[in-house]
Amino acid sequence: MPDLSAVKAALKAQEIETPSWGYGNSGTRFKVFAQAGVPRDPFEKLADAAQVHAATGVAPLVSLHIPWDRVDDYGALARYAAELGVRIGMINSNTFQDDDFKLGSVAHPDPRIRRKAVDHLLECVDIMDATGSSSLKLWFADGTNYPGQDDIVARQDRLSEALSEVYDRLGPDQRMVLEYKLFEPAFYATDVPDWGTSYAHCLKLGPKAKVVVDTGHHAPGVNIEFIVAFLLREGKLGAFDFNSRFYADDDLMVGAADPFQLFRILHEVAKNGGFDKANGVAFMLDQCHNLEAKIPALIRSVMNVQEATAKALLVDLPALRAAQAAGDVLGANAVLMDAYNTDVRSMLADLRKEMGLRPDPLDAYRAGGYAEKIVAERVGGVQAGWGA
Ligand code: LRH
Ligand code: MN
Ligand code: MN
Repeated sequence: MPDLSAVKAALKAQEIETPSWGYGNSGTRFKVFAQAGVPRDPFEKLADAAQVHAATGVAPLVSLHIPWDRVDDYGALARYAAELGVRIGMINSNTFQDDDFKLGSVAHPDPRIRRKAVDHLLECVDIMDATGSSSLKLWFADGTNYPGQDDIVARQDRLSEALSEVYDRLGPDQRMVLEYKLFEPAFYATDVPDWGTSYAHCLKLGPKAKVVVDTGHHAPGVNIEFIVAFLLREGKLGAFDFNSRFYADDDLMVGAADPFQLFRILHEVAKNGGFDKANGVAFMLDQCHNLEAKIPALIRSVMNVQEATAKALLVDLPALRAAQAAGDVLGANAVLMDAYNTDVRSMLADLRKEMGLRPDPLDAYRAGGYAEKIVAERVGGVQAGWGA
């Protein structure tokens, strides 16, 4: 069995990033159910994220989404984060909520629209400079709804040109990560539909461009851990957007639909150096909490990632390799299943006590009375996030 103190040290060093938009109101295209006490501005989103970090001890980073989190003074936002004990994580661009982007953004046929899209991406790099963020996270809704609507190859050329311009603007300690998604909102052909397309663009761009794996962005049945293993082998895995899906891009709590898949993914991460800080893989949650209370949902999600990480770190790699080398199919599978079936909850409770935290993060949050405080204080404000 792996050395328990090394496992605990790795768990204490883990850094999970929560999304600013996970704290705001969200819903489906049918209805957004407003909750009391949700943040009214990016500062309040950071305050909520700080609660998740205070309760779990392993969620010190917050992803921003621009323009949802647009403020006058980004330096002040970063300083406020530091006061709260958190840091600004990735800067997510948004080229999908402007009327001009109806037919796409960076791959749009009109050069004027492409200029506008690239200017937004460059603005996001300025925000990275101001906040100290090291990663620009790109997801493009670009694509077509009907065969013949636009030229598939020409769209790739335009995308490539835009990415190059943004890549050239990155500072020495900055990087970009490119997310893929099979479909939605484009229903016929998405311009970055899969990891291969993202990988090909990133390879061409250079070492500061890496791939983002959003676990909700694949066709049903796709073996996501294979993609993760492949990208790690190539040094091209940049970030995760973790969430659960039952059907499409459901953005439910990670580990809720398929904790075994999460374990399999994190096993590949653990085995292939993905937790080494030097590899710079970001572990973000990309979730929306439409029905459930948002801060507790994010705490639960962080715990789910932590539990799956603990199990992945408990895999007896020498035993696994020995079984694999001997062609022992059942033995090798049993090594993995033994780790997955280990109940790590009491180990994690002990770990939290060692970190000066309460053993149960949800209890810790409830005991603090924060939920009641924000419901009382945040009245009459404009609600932030999706659809803002
Ligand atoms: C697209 C996506 C992408 C966006 C986020 C809000 O579906 O996963 O990461 O930035 O949702
Ligand atoms: Mn995503
Ligand atoms: Mn998504």
